[in-house]
Amino acid sequence: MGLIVDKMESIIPQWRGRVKKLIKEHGDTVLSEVTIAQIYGGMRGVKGLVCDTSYLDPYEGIRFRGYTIPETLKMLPKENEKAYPYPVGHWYLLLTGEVPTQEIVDDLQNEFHSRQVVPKYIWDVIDSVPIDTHPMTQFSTAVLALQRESLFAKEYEKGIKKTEYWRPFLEDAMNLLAKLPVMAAYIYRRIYKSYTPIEPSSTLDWGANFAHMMGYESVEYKNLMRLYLILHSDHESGNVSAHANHLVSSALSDLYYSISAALDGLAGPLHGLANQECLKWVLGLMEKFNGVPTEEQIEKFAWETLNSGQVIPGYGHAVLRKTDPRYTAQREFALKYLPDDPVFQTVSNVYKVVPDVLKKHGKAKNPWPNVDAHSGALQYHYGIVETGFYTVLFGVARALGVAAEVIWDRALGFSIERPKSVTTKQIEEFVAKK
Ligand code: CMX
Repeated sequence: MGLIVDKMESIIPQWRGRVKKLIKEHGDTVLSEVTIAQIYGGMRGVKGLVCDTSYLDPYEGIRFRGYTIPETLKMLPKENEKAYPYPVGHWYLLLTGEVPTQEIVDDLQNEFHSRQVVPKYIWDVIDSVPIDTHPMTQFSTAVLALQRESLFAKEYEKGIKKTEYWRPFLEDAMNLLAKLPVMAAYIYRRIYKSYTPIEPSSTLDWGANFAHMMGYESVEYKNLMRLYLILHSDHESGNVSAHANHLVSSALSDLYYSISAALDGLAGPLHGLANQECLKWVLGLMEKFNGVPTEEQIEKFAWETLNSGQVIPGYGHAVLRKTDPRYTAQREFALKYLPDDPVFQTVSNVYKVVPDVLKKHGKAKNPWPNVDAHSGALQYHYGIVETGFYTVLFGVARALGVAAEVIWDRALGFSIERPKSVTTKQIEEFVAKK
């Protein structure tokens, strides 16, 4: 296998040493406590997970292996100066913490090309689902059906040692990641383009190939796809998709199971489906006011949404307390390539108005936009007007991050996850004693 395995082989022992030392010397040190409000409130802020692929600071936003988004985009290898980086290079960064050379990217890209053929039975599985089934359901079903191919499951049956688990996990990850865009694009062409799948290319990089298979060949869109896949890849391990992946994998369910679970979590409107909901909200706003709305019109529309008891999609975050830098990166793309696009202008005006509305509303702890407030406008501009597909795009990208996370979970021998529950009666008795 390729250079990535050699690299992982060389770094895993050091990481194991670091973790072993921490547990041995500081295993009893208290890092985080939990309040009753946190137990009932989604464990917000409780430090109970380790993730080395990325870290989310509430005020700064995401860093991939210590690098901000602008740093990541600048330093990763790319086709030319104007292009956005190759997503497989980003995957190497997430996995190893190192910026790959062009040679490493080529090697990894070759690995992906050699693994991108999807077995025929997967097309049968997808085709057997009613065509109006949500694209995320079709996608997650396809990933789950592919579980039959898991090398880890086979090796486990043969009795593989715990210290070696990461190897078949890495193999499974490359096999699955290589096929994800092929399956996602098939679903896109099945539902929206009258069943006209496009064969994968064996020369285009993973990002550009996905755009190609969806039927979008412009250089600009291929670059947007690369940017999109990088931005949506990893957001540490406590978000619903990443945590679902980590939890399911902790039972030693293989990567096909855990990524299918991650996609199921991503499909919720408070998480990844917000990208679909947000563009629908923006288009509804434009339809109501016949084009790009004024700030007064947006304010009125936002209050109508809030007063009807709904959330404003694309705004707020469980961790972030400022504008999401993934939003900013997409806004910069739009300012460069589509400044006059009416949907982008609407998204831009919403940004001027909604934070103040949410502040006045007084509920959301974070009134600023997240990644989902912008992504749909960019897709829409290039002709991907089918909002139902947006979360599948997110899912392909998120798989990069969560696959890297579980390879490390297995390399570091993380235990099966099993936090302790208490009953409401026990909590009442506990506070009464206090
Ligand atoms: N519009 C209206 N109300 C909002 C809001 C928004 N955009 N964001 C938060 N609130 C409300 C919450 O619903 C909650 O109300 P209740 O007290 O009635 O339950 C209150 O403000 C406090 O919530 P919070 O602590 O600020 O936010 P949470 O950590 O509980 O939830 C999130 C975070 C993202 C689910 C929430 O902000 C939200 O629903 N946003 C809209 C959906 C969205 O954009 N999701 C995508 C997030 C990014 C991603 O995962 O892809």
